[in-house]
Amino acid sequence: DVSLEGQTAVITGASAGIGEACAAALAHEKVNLILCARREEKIRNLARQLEETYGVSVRPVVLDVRDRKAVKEFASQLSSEGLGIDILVNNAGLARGKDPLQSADMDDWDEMIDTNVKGLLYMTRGIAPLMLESSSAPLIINIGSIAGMQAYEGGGVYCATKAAVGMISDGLRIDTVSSAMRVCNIRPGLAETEFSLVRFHGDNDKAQKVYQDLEPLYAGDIADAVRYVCTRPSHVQISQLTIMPTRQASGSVVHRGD
Ligand code: NDP
Ligand code: 8X3
Repeated sequence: DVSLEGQTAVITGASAGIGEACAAALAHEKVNLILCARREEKIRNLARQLEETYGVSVRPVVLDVRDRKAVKEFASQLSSEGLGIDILVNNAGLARGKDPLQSADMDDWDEMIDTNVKGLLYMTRGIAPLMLESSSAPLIINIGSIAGMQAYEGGGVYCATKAAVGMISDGLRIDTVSSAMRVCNIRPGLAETEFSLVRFHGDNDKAQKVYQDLEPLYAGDIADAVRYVCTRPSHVQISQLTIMPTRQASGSVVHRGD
């Protein structure tokens, strides 16, 4: 593994699930962190805890990635501080609803597209130039999904946003090929986080059923992959990584029970 000590990473959606686990995994590697999310208390507490445990510097930043102006100001602020950024983990994202396309709530669509696609683009457009300027081994990790490879029932729009994450990752890799930038699209399968609780608007019974009778992935499993991608030497670019629970074979084929 290459040492990441002294590098700086920006992680979006660091207040829960995969983003929170990535923060802990990178702090363990002595990476200084800038943690973004909307829930201030969660990222403040996490920042304090990681600073105490790992002795790295962790800055919590309240940021809604859908807010184009706020993302631009955030990037300008980092730039004016002369802070170097080595790693960006575009993790903030969500699914809303699982109704058939012909009857789904259009507000749910807007939220998914605004967060998973436009928010990821705003962050990338804001931070990538700073990374190219300041880092000798810049790396952008986009958290896509197995859902971006194949549509499933009631998932059309969520799947489309994650397919977009794949294409945006490919496009960025092409556009930065003459630089040191590396771009990776990590595509997790079923991972037990707050994801389904958010998808079903707080309905805990529905959320739990998603992970029933099979052992899902945990946030730490994805953070482990993020750590792996980050610790490769600078000439190695992991472009895509698909990770599923053992009892999942594709976006829609899952074995439950023994
Ligand atoms: P969680 O719901 O546990 O975490 C989502 C995180 O995203 C939270 O920290 C939330 O923070 C943040 N977030 C949501 N909207 C915004 C926003 N507008 N601005 C800033 N932050 C935001 O879910 P996961 O950890 O599972 O999800 C992380 C990523 O992984 C998502 O992109 C998801 O699509 C993807 N994924 C998840 C899988 C799973 O099965 N769990 C599988 C494949 C991919 P806050 O609410 O505080 O803003
Ligand atoms: C999340 C995985 O299968 O619930 O991207 O859509 S799934």
